[in-house]
Amino acid sequence: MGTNPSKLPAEARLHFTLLVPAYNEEERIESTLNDYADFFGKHFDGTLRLMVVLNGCRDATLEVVKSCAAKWNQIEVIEFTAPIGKGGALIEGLKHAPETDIIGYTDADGSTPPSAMLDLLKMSNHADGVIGSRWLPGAILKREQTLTRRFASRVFHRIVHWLFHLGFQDTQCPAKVFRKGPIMEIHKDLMIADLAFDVNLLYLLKRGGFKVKEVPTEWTDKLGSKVTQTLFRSSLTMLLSIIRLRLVYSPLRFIMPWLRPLETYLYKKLRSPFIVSHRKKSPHHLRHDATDINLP
Ligand SMILES: Nc1nc2c(ncn2[C@@H]2O[C@H](COP(=O)(O)OP(=O)(O)O)[C@@H](O)[C@H]2O)c(=O)[nH]1
Ligand SMILES: [Mg+2]
Repeated sequence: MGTNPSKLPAEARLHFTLLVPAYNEEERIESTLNDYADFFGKHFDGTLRLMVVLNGCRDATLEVVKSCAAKWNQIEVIEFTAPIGKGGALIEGLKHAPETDIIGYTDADGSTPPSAMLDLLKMSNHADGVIGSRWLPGAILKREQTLTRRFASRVFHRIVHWLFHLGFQDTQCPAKVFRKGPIMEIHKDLMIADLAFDVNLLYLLKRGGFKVKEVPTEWTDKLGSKVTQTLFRSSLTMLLSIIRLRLVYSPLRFIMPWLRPLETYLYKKLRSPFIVSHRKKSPHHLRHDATDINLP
């Protein structure tokens, strides 16, 4: 636990694993993977491992990723059939932290260009994690999110600030890199499987005394967002998940068993990914049934 991160290996020996959660991304993922593999090959001295984490895709994402992997040996794919959600996919992917020096994640749509990701990586010498922000002065927004998304983002931001006082302007930007040590330390407590996963991760790092630096980044919003298509439902799920997270880490934790039927009902109604629980079963056990929530 704590700050003062140790020195990283020189860039030539640095191992970076970049997770790319993907759900029905046959249209958007190919150029992203090609761009990242190409750019890092030319501009990064260390070793890149691009790990795509798929679940429940109903399109040809797997085939597209496999054809990229045949071209670039840095690309790997792991697939889950269960609907584990973006957060669940990242929780699975972050289990690979011990095999690397730095582990991070980004979206399959390429809204964060590889150059911006490399900038974050280069800043990770002085912190336990570096996260990109679209809301800090200096951010380059080549194409902004829609007005509705930006409004939803700011409402979510206010609620997160009020509940957790994390001190970040943008918890949701999918441009994040972390040292393996802090991730390994907090991994067992990750539980949010939906899109509020980032808040779960950042909150646990803060509780653990780790230093995460937020820096302005570059962003080009892409068409075809899955979140925008289900914005209302996704927002309610995220709200439910962060309230649940707040309660779990509060003196009111004891009321959680009484809330179980209500939250079971709500997550089911919202058709949300199940909650991940590592504790009661074997380590890293993933619940496969949202109707049987296992409280931490
Ligand atoms: N593995 C996995 N990835 C998901 C799931 N839902 C969304 N994603 C991925 O999460 C990322 C964010 O989704 P996106 O539609 O780009 O949302 P936006 O950038 O917030 O508008 C993309 O890479 C998606 O493919 C899911 O249920 N499972
Ligand atoms: Mg996206």
